[in-house]
Amino acid sequence: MLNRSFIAALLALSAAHAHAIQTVEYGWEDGRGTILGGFGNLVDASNVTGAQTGSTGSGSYGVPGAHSGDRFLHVAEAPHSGTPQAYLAMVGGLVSGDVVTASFFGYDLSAGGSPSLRIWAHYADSADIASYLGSAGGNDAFTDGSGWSEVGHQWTFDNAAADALVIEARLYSSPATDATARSDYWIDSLRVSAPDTAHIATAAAVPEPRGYAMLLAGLGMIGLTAARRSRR
Ligand SMILES: [Ca+2]
Ligand SMILES: [Ca+2]
Repeated sequence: MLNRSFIAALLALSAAHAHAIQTVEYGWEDGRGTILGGFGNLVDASNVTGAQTGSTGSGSYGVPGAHSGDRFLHVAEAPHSGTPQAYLAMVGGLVSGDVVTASFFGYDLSAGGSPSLRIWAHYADSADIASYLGSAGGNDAFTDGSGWSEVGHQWTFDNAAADALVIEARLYSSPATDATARSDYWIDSLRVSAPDTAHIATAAAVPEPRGYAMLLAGLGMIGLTAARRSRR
């Protein structure tokens, strides 16, 4: 027979480990956000809408538009060198055993060859997006070349020296190194899940508080009134 203190201890233990899961989705729909940071020859991060054309490294290709909504992310590798990384999200406040899941869609028309994207992550200090405390690995699968395709991975946090995971889109261009080549990439529909004790940051633009917008509108009205008065 189980004694009461043992049952109480079990309940306390299960409560301590039963974190609710939060999910953040970001599809670049604010029209302003891009990335949190990057590594390597990552250039021209921009928030775009509508059909886009770019370079495959040796030719050109285009994307008809966003995977979700109207807006999406563009980045490029120029010139080709190593494996550039676009930092799409940072999950801070993590402790050992926390599970983080992330995915995004990348646009790819070259099945089985570059340009292609993968999802990866590294450990970091949540106070500094530029900190690097080792690779956390990722999914070996590339975007599949069918147009918009999803890449995703799940990590179990296990680095006592770090408290954050930075979610990366890794760019794979061909040739891997070329002093004059450029490759363009498009990304959309980012999704990140983590325990609700963690903090998930994306490049989402912080909306202007409603009160601030109303204050600005009010000042505009006062300015207009003053202008009308001064003309009299
Ligand atoms: Ca979108
Ligand atoms: Ca490809």
